[in-house]
Amino acid sequence: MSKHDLLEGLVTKTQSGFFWVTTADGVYVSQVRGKLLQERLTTDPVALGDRVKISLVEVLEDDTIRQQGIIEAVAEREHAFARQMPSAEGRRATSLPDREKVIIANPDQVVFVFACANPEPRLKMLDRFLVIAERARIPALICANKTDLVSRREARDLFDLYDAIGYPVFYTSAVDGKGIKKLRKALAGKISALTGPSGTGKSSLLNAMQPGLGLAVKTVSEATTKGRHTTVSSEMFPLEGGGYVADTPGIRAIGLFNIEPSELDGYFTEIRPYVGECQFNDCRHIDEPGCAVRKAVKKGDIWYDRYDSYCRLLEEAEEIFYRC
Ligand SMILES: Nc1nc2c(ncn2[C@@H]2O[C@H](COP(=O)(O)OP(=O)(O)OP(=O)(O)O)[C@@H](O)[C@H]2O)c(=O)[nH]1
Ligand SMILES: [Mg+2]
Ligand SMILES: [Zn+2]
Repeated sequence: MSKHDLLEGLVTKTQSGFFWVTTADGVYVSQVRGKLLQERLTTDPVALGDRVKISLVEVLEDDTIRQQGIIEAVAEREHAFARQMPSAEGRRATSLPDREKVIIANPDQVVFVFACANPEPRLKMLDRFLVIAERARIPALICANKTDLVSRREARDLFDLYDAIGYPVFYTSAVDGKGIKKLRKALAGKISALTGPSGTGKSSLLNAMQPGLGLAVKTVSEATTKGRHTTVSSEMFPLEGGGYVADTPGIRAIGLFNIEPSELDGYFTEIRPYVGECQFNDCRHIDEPGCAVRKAVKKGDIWYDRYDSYCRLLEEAEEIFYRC
């Protein structure tokens, strides 16, 4: 390879500013060319799942010369699963643009992993994840893990609704192996990311699905250490049946990025069909007369908790939208 040739590759792991780029030539740990960092201010310049071009430089490390990559170019993303950068509040004060944090670029689907118990499932958070997936047009699956800790009835009461509105729900246990085969089948041949709150069992599920990965999971003693995330890097693993699955660090809070309040109703799959029947075409479905959505909620055709999520997210989206 001449000095000016660039190697094409896929970002298969990211950790604290370093990117593992898998090329036909092998894997190169890479950093990002400063110019790229300055050009892309509203998103992560490089993220897991990005297709990139790298140049190679030689670095001396412990008396041996090693080749390291410099990411020179990033292909345009088809789509990305991203959330608002957690520090957005502080950023507003400094007038820097809002910024998204990309969990994975170009996935075929995302899997939201929640536990039936321990930690208690926060379905309001799941609804946020779903809105973001809908907006990004990324198919979403739900994994209700730790079914061994609750009765079948309890698990179903929590998650069956999501199945009814069109999201495939997988009831799993990384402990007794329930549902693992089905999940593996749903991931085969595709690029997927597991995401969700910390401690729900994302890494454990991957270990159960593909023994030999040996991903670190929280041990009993670590479980008592407050606020600790076990997985600190994002990494994609090739699946035995083809495709890749990514393990990502647990998420504490997921902020909406760039959502227009008037579009929010379209991101709730079961609310969407009623929107056209409201008396006013700019109906927010809060207190307007002739609202078909509220009528459907009253009749029980739209689940109240989901409507409640809509109302809360609308408030949040309006606040961000009309802030300036
Ligand atoms: N009872 C039960 N415990 C589980 C199950 N899956 C995972 N656990 C336990 O839950 C804890 C957290 O599991 P992890 O796999 O580290 O969770 P994670 O989602 O990867 O967490 P982060 O990496 O912090 O995001 C560990 O103690 C696991 O042993 C399950 O299906 N049932
Ligand atoms: Mg983990
Ligand atoms: Zn309405």
